[in-house]
Amino acid sequence: METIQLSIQGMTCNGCVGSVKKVLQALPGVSGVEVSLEHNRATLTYDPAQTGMAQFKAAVEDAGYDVA
Ligand SMILES: [Cu+2]
Repeated sequence: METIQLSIQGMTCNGCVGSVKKVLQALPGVSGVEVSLEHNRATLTYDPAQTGMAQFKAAVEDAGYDVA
């Protein structure tokens, strides 16, 4: 397992936090997600054999936010 921090742009409330968390947790290979509204950051624990930055970015963008 590896851990990565993503800078997320566009989150304005706890609803946004929940949306980002939900789409990232739904990705195969992601085992843990923490999202901080204060720091505009998502911390993911994942299996690099199954998923990675391209999937994280696509999921966040599909939810309406941006990865900085
Ligand atoms: Cu919101």
